[in-house]
Amino acid sequence: MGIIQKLIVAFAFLCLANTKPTGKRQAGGCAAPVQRRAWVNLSNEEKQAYIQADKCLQNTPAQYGIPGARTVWDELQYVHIRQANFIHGVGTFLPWHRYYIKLHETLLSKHCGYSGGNPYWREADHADSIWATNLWDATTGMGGDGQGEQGCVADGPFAGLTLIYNAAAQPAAPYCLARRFNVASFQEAGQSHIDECFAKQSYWEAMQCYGNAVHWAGHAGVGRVMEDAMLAPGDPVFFLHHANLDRLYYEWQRASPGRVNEIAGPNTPGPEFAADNWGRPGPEFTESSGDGGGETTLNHVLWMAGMIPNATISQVLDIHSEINCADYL
Ligand SMILES: *[C@@H]1O[C@H](CO)[C@@H](O)[C@H](O)[C@H]1NC(C)=O
Ligand SMILES: *[C@@H]1O[C@H](CO)[C@@H](O)[C@H](O)[C@H]1NC(C)=O
Ligand SMILES: [Cu+2]
Repeated sequence: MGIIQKLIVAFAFLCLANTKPTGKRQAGGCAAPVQRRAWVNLSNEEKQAYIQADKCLQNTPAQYGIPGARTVWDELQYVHIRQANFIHGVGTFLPWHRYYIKLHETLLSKHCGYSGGNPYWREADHADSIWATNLWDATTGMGGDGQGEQGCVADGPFAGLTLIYNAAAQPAAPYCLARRFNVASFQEAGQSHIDECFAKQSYWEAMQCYGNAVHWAGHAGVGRVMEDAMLAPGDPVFFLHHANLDRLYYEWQRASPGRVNEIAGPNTPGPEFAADNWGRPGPEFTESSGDGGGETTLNHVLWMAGMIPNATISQVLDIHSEINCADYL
């Protein structure tokens, strides 16, 4: 059974009670939210600015003391690998990835002078064919499918990109950015699946739903690095994919006023969850998680390996909070 199937099975088995919000949401607010726009709505110049900024992160020497990192891009990938067991199939899944997009935006701005928003890939528009988008264009987009046995991406701006962290977050022999498109897997990104999740009434039900088909379609549809639950952010497409998921989550939140304060779910993923790179989160995690127990609360700490300050879930649940300060157009 592949990792995707295992994850889907894991979601099917997870069945936990909701928790009532216990913390307070930060009032916050932001004067000038960054605009996160659909990739298809960017001009070629805007696409280039974004791509060049990601390339800049891939060429900026490591800044944050992550062991073995060559570049800031390596450090960004490490943050996700190091916590894979703590951030998938659990309550914090959607808030954590929301803050991770903010980390990406922050690095683009701080190191590479890109002050725009993280664009999103509106996958449902062409769920019937992963190929039917200019996102893969070699000159204006992200390059296309991988080539040959290894599936290394050989065209576009990220041809030749190498990554260094293995699934245990240890620096190892560099490997290429690889993709292997899968048309059938990508069809799960379709509007009918989105509608099904949008109709869920509780955060935990909605999160399980979005985290299942809608989320995995992009990962399994692109394949290889993207299909690996630990390594996925090594592919720049990850951030367009997760911004899209975050946008769908935001639309779900917007549909009812209480949802901007709602969090629920366990801190520990079910035993079927395959991401065993760091063992299961133990009691020591509960102590540092901010929750005071096994259920995810508004006080849950979001850790980005020190690249940006820790935040709590309560600080990111509102997309317009001071910390997010973003808008989806
Ligand atoms: C984005 O592009 C699509 C397709 O070209 C178009 O239908 C839509 O109106 C655009 N949206 C915005 C916000 O410009
Ligand atoms: C940030 O969170 C992590 C994980 O919960 C924790 O280990 C670390 O001590 C926190 N750092 C600060 C400065 O609070
Ligand atoms: Cu993830």
